[in-house]
Amino acid sequence: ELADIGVIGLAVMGENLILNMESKGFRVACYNRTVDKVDAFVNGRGAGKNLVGCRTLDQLAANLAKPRKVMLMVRAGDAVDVLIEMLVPLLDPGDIIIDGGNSAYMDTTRRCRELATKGLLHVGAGVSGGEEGALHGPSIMPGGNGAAWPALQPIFQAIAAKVEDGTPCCDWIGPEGSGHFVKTVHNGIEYGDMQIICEAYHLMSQGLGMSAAQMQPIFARWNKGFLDSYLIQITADILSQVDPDSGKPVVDVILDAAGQKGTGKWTSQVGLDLGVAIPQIAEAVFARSLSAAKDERTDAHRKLTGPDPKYTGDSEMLVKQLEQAVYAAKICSYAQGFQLLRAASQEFAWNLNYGGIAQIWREGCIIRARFLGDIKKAYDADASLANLLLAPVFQEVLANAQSAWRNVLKTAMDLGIPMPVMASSLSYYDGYRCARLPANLLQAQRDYFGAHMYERTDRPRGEFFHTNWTGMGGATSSTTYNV
Ligand code: NBP
Repeated sequence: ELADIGVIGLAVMGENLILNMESKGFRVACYNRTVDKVDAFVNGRGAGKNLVGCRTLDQLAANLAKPRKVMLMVRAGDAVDVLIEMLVPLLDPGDIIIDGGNSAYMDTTRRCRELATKGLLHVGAGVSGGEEGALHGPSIMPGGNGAAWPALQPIFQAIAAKVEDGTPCCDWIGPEGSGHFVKTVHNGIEYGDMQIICEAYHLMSQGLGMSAAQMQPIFARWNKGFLDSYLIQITADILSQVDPDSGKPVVDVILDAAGQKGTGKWTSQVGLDLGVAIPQIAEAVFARSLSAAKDERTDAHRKLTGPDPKYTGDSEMLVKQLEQAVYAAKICSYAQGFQLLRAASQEFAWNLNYGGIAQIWREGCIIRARFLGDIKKAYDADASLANLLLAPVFQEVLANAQSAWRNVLKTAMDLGIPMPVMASSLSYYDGYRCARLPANLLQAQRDYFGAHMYERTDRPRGEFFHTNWTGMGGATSSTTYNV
């Protein structure tokens, strides 16, 4: 009996996706470069299941029903190209290679084009939800050669997470690297969400002197309201866990030096490439970088002064305001993420469906949250929204949260507690709603030192002027291109 799909890469994601597929009635062929892992898996977690362990790629190809569907769950980068090169001679026109790893979207676009010249269909599918999601229902973001979707849809939608009404958290995203692009933006938003929560925790622990045990019920309560989300839920769970060795909360014995595997950095780089303001995502990456310089910070702590971080006002009130500030910051962060999607959709003609993407993120993935249901509704009501902040529902939330949001940030600044991402959210909000930013002066500076020219408020856009600021240089100007 031929298998419905083949999966290459038996690390944590691959194994769990295979077991998920098998549990939904699919026969899965499995392969791993280090072949011992195939035997270990098929005789271990996969024992007695409807799997075909393959010791070579030839065996894998021979065991797949046509069109063959081969899914790679390996480390992003060279490994994907190496495997594709080995697979191409073993496949027939119309067969499908799916890359389920965290590939860079430009790589996926390139591979789609290269494989299309060989008659093969390539799909780059972002998969989110970690180990648990892969096993019980991840959020899946497939994009690439659309001709592949009818063959993949039954498998992917069966294994994906489902929202309350049963809609799967997986739908076709669009052409070329769009699926991996959406996954990239997901990961950037994830960085922002995590850092926002950490800043709230910092204010409560440092400013209000609260213990993990005191903060735990607050996050648990937040998880029942508008902040209801996986990351708030796990934060409450984390705060409740005690280290058996020291008897202290586990979170208190963990070193404050963050790691990163580059997914937030990629999103920030894409924002820079496309010229879209996503400051919260970038700040979240920089916050991790600053945290990683632990020794330097410890030294600076002895040398650089600041205010007493203890808050002397009404703590209960501040915690209430903090909930609103976190929500406002989160809305701004998602607004930035969706602006990035919009820019890419325009740049690459992907025709992305923003409401559909919010729905895919609603369950299964790390950023899953009740609030994504509101984002979906906002885009369903008006798919051409210039910015999520302008959706009536969010305009109102931000108007109501505003004084709390500002007060939390003023308080944090007075106490000397850093809130890079939350502070950036308010600057984004204030910047976005500002009809006249100081960029007039900036243009003057550019024109002064580089003759870069400027447009005038009293003349049509696109007409450029130069002032001979110093009386030297005359009327010679630079050209006005923008990068
Ligand atoms: P890893 O990212 O740790 O990759 C390990 C797998 O890649 C192993 O099967 C390994 O084979 C294979 N591999 C490597 Br490394 N180089 C190879 C090569 N040149 N040729 C063939 N195979 C090669 O596994 P993972 O954490 O399961 O993640 C898989 C993908 O899913 C990655 O792209 C990751 O970014 C993405 N992802 C991970 C998570 C997560 O929570 N871990 C979540 C979402 C997405 P070997 O056994 O022979 O070394």
